[in-house]
Amino acid sequence: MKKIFTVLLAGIFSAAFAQAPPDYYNGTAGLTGYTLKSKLSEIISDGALDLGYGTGTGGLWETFYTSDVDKYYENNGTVLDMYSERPAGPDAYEYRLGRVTDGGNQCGTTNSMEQENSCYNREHTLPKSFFGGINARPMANDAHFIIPADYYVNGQRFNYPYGETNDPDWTSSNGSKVGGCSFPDYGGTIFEPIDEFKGDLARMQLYFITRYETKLQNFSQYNPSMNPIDGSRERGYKQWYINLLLKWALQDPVSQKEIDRNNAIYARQKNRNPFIDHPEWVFMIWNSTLSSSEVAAFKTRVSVYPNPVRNGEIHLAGYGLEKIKEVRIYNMEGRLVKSVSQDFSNLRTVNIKELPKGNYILRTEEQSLRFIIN
Ligand SMILES: [Ca+2]
Ligand SMILES: [Ca+2]
Repeated sequence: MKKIFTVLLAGIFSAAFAQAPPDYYNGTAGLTGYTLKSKLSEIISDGALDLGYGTGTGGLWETFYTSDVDKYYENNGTVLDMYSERPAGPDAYEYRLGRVTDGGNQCGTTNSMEQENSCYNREHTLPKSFFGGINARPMANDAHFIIPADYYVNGQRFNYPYGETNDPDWTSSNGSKVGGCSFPDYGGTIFEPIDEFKGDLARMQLYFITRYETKLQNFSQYNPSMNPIDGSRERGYKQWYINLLLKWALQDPVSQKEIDRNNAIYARQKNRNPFIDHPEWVFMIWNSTLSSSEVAAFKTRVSVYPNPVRNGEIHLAGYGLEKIKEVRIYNMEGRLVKSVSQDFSNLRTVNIKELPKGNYILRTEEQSLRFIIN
């Protein structure tokens, strides 16, 4: 009996460490717009630790062991590198965590820049040249917007802002692109990640201008031709970049991967990305660019991943999961092949191992989503 109690207690404590305490966002009720943003800035800055950049071990290198592991696609414990991960699989290459001397593929002091698949390094998703470089702390060490990424793709990304391009000059093994921007109101060169990760990266960018809102005026002096930071404390980025990030946050809702990443970083760094916990806040703060119907759609929008399906399971992600009572899966002849009723806000996985290869439609009360088993 005592043993069972101890195990239960340990479970409760580990859950408490991993997730937001219930009072974490105290004081935000009723706030909207930039007032909400400033309150969030206070909350996520209070008690946030600077764990350092890491020199071979420690810092970000250590954080990646829990924050960026592939438990979703290959599901094999390798590095989840958003610049090389292929959601439909298989990846062109994979990295093991850790230093070469520990059997891993972490970049060291001498690295080849010739091609992909040499090593993974630390990618500031908002380039560090936009906020003063590697010595600008704690920004340069903040895991909420720094990810493990292939060294060569990271080099191709250079200091370009994110964007969209119709005419890529270069494409990585997973389809990430560098090219002239085709998104409205910016004419420079941009880096476009794959669709699967656009929301993830958008929420990281929005975290940055919330966490560091009191410093933004200073940051806008750096690399001004490419820098999307506009120097305002409130909006944070130039309007075209806000428009892009809101579009991406809408089209790629929060996934389990992002929730797990937020919890893993919180366990070490002691602060959270509020836009993963409360994706609706993105639109309550920067609401100027979406129509009311887009905002309404956003509040109930879910997606399924991975697609094509891997390992006989499909996962639901996104907003309004608590409203879904049942999902029904139809084959392309329109025949119902499976229906599942469960609490989708807690249990987001549907086992479909028995279904043959083919195209399917998953229906919720509000949406129809197409997926493939191959
Ligand atoms: Ca992978
Ligand atoms: Ca995503």
